[in-house]
Amino acid sequence: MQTVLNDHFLSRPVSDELFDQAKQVLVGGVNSPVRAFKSVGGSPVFIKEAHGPIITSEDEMSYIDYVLSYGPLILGHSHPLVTEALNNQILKGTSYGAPTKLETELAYLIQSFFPSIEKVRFVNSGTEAVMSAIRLARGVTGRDIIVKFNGCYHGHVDSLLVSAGSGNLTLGVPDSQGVLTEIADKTVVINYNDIDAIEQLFNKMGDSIAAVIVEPICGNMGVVPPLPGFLESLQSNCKQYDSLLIFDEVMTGFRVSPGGAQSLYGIKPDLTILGKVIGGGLPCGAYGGSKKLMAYVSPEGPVYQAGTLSGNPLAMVAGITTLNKLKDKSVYSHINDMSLMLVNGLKDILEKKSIPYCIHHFGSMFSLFFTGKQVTNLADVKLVDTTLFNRFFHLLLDNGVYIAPSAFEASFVSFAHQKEHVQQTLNAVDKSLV
Ligand code: HOZ
Repeated sequence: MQTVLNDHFLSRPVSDELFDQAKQVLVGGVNSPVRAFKSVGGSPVFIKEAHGPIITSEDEMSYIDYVLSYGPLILGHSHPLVTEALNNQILKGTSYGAPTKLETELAYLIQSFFPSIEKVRFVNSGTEAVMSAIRLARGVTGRDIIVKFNGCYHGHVDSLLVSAGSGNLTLGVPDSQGVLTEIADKTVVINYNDIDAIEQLFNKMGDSIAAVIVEPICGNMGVVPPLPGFLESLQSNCKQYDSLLIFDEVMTGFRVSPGGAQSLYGIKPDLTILGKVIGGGLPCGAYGGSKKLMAYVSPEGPVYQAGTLSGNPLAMVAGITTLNKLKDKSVYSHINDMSLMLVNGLKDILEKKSIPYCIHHFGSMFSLFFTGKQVTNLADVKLVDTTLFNRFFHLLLDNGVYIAPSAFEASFVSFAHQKEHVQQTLNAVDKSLV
């Protein structure tokens, strides 16, 4: 997948030098693989600071940002309200290892957006939330099997690093070494949107399925929506066989609609995984569901799960401030308007240039796939023209626009993006699609 770059792409000497230094002491020079630019080629841009929709590199170049830290920054970088709340909290301490009223406040806020979550447990990342929810599902049902879908990514949880999207897909390594066969064997993978396969699987082994975990709108192979009937079939089979339905809404939560994909499609999962936006840019994840189910979690119940920094006060205040701001309906209407302007503009440019494409767009999250085929699952995603994407990615960078260095990651818009940023982006796209 490594790409040879044409030498006309702009050089970034400071970032290049910093990357060389980083590689001496950090694995691959990064702390999360997708950041290393391996699939698009070249070396990563090192970021110095970020405000609103703009990130600035150590080379003193500015970019309109559609990565937004892979989704959390729905209000934009360094939003004044979030910054002020963090400044206030930091003077009071950064971690207590004891309860605070902030945790209860954020829990109530989450509940107001996600009524299916009657009780919540905060953790430090989406991965940790998924890992805990899987343990809970097995503890509650007394069963082993977890069902997941090709191309969905649920963090780097051992049992789910099978046919995974996100960094695994980007790097072309859908399975990880180091995962015990005994663990991987307990995961059954089927194709996203394959309703027949779901029916067959439940008919065959429904009684051993602890849970089905799904991104209700997939974000980790790019944005891929559920076909009509897909989520409904998961729900009805889980109900029939007493298996739990887990919606991983780490990406879709607060993005595709204020109440996530579950509110958009009117489907109530047993458990929901959240992350990204709920921490307002600080490390935070959560899992939650009915009071009855969550009562299995320690200290109320027998499923153990703990964390020194869980419910960290800085993450809580950033999350509270962000969600309080999202209560203001005009915030969503602005973000969604900007997203629509961008997506419609992209379509016009692609049509004008006769470039085959498929765009999926929900709320403030979208993906552009360079393929003329309708994308409904991982096999379709793999048809995208990655050579065209890689070139587009670098030309966009040269023209001041930052998207994820992967043909398979979603793009995000924030409240800080204004019409002029979107127009500048469209001008850059026009120049970059050559
Ligand atoms: N989990 C993020 C969404 N696909 C990707 C970020 C990362 O792997 O660093």
